Amino acid sequence: MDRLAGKKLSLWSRIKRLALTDVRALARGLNAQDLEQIERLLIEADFGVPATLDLTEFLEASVRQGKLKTDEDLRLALTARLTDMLTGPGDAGAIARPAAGPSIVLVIGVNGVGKTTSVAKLGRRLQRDGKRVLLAAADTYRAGAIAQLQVWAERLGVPCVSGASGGDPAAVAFDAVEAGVSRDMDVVLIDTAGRLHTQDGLMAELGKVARVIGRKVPGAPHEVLLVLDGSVGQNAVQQGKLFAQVVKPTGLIVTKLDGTARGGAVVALRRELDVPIRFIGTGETLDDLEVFDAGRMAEMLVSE
Ligand SMILES: Nc1nc2c(ncn2[C@@H]2O[C@H](COP(=O)(O)OP(=O)(O)O)[C@@H](O)[C@H]2O)c(=O)[nH]1
Ligand SMILES: [Mg+2]
Repeated sequence: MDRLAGKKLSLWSRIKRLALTDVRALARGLNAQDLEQIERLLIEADFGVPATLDLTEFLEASVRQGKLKTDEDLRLALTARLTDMLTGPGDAGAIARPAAGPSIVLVIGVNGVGKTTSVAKLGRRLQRDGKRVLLAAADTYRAGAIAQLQVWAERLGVPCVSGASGGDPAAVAFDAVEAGVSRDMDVVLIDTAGRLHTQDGLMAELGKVARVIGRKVPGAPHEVLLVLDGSVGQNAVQQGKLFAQVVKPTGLIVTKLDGTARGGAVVALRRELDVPIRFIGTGETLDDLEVFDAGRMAEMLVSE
């Protein structure tokens, strides 16, 4: 996450500049106008309405209780509150393991958010941990998608199960799970399509892929990782809600946080989707995937 540090995530400097140019604002207590300005900043930074209201109500109450006397008090209070809001249940970096056989991980999300890249990055990470990884190219829809994953697999030196372009993605997923079991893999990472002729078609297809996997290995998929682009703000929240109606995600991968000044989207996503954030994407190379750390993200959002 250090990579993000220099970027324009600094909500704090903007809060200070716009709302609290001098600490006298705190001494007299934040007034309605200060709070409105903070509210506007949070909305602009893509925190979304629920998280914004939560934060401003928290600040208002803290000031009323006399807990905030200096801007440093304010910064620390905001950081603590954001950490709470971002913290999810479970160990963000741990991929769920069944009692026997490989972990089956389904990676879903709309076109262009970074699914295929995230599959490769996750493969790299697991490989580093000594895991035997198999990739599955179940995006049979987009021209070039299979080749893209195959290139990553070659680079990683891991097997990749694929089918014919335009073929049935559920069949590819089925074959991959079977290969994962018979080849004694630790993890099978299944890449999927993010766009079909219609949204209903995409959702129906994902549902089918999940069902087929579950028939092959009871309890699978063990993880459903929903990839969302952290730079598109409220659109990501909407996408997340749509996908969650079809296959309940076990975690989020929020990508492209390296290029955005609107990192508040991570807070909106955590708050509005109620799915833990597991990993973040911070660039285009294989190593640009980090295990999500709520405390560090909060500090980043409120750093100088
Ligand atoms: N800057 C940045 N680019 C990313 C990140 N993740 C993916 N990308 C880029 O986003 C584009 C789409 O990625 P891809 O994995 O093909 O998306 P998919 O359609 O969801 O499979 C590619 O150019 C990736 O290099 C990230 O964390 N940061
Ligand atoms: Mg893809």
